[in-house]
Amino acid sequence: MRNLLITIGLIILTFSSCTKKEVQPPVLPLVQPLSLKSLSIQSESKVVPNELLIKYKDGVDENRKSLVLERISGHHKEKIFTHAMVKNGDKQGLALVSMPGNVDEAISKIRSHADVEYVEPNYIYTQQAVSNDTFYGYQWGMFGPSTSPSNPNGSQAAVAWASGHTGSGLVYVGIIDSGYMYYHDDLGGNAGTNPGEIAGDGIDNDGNGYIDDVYGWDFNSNDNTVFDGIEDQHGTLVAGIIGAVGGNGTGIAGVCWNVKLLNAKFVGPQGGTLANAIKAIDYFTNLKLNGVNIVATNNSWSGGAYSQALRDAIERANKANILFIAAAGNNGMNTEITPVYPSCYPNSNIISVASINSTGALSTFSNYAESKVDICAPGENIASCIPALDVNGNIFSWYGISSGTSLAAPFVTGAAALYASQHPNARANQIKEAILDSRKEVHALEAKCKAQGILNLSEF
Ligand SMILES: [Ca+2]
Ligand SMILES: [Ca+2]
Ligand SMILES: [Ca+2]
Repeated sequence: MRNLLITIGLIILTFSSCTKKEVQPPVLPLVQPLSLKSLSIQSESKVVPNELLIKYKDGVDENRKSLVLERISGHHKEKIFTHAMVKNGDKQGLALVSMPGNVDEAISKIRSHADVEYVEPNYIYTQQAVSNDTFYGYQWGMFGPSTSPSNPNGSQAAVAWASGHTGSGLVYVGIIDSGYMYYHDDLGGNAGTNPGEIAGDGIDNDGNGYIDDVYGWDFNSNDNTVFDGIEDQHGTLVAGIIGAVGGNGTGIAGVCWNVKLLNAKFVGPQGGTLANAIKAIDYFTNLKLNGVNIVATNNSWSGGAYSQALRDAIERANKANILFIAAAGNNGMNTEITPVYPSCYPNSNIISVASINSTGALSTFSNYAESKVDICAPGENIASCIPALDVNGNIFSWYGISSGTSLAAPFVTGAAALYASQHPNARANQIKEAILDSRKEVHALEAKCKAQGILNLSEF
């Protein structure tokens, strides 16, 4: 069976070289994509039972903390005090607390305590892809009117490629998601490694608190294997849209053909927690402060209610000049009325991304809001990389078609990387401005997003 699939799959694809009229849409293997049934729409806030995150005020000592905990019969489970927090002047970090009983009741008992700055549930975040088995023959999202007249609403990434703009191995992007298959046939060439870390020596060479974090770190399991099998499908889809190797005659091309991908895995099969989201965001902030050129993180996940702790982590990334590109979410609702996080935080480094289909219309699943969504990008029937499992239980490189704002956000992340590769000194706000300034107006998106604008890379 595997051989049959691979034989069908090995239709050799060729990318033409970077001259303007020769860019051809790549064609995917003509098979049904694997079902992406583990990826589902989420709407309400979920929380980890019996856990809280507490931010104590500066100067509160352990004795006073235990008086706070007594009120809820809680105990400190973990102190979250990342290098990024330390470098940002934070004195306390965050306390992850275990306690019996109801989360909301516990919060109400201590939220007004004089020693507590804030207390929040340990929210659970989920990925924002939805299953879709409709086969679609090629990567419409990468093209546009001048390279593929039948796809006028694609991102026009192919125009940038045709100008010779295909990215740079000096630009790093952080994937905050599940893990991703860094050795996928179409991703291996762009799999970044932490430049300060030596693999497999059991030593934290760069002193960032994580031993042998070569391809990134798995915050969900607290280990250095970011790829743990087909559970890491979602991050692999995201990685492929940002940076599948282009021009290699295989599979698909990402928005950025040359880029260095790094991974902070915090979403497992059960979702990912607020505590781990903060650690994942801070992981990249700290790498940036250590000199790794992280331009943007991709955040195709959402959930929870407003969290000051998460907003603070995103702001630490902002101060370190990292864009935070966030999926608008798949609830099909107006986020001016019901905000969805993290895409609706006001941090200036956030780019919030909704999904359109190939007609330029907002996807029915996509959240929207004129004041909350910065840009729309292709998010329906998007071809990308996935890990697949053969009958003998072996993982192999494969491709699937899926939909969701999870797939739209990485188009914009790829765009940020592409712009940064052409403008190596651009700051995060300049990259954001360039992406927003080049939006193409589509009237069908009136009141759905700012400037009725879709991603347009024709000038990148
Ligand atoms: Ca390390
Ligand atoms: Ca090491
Ligand atoms: Ca792992």
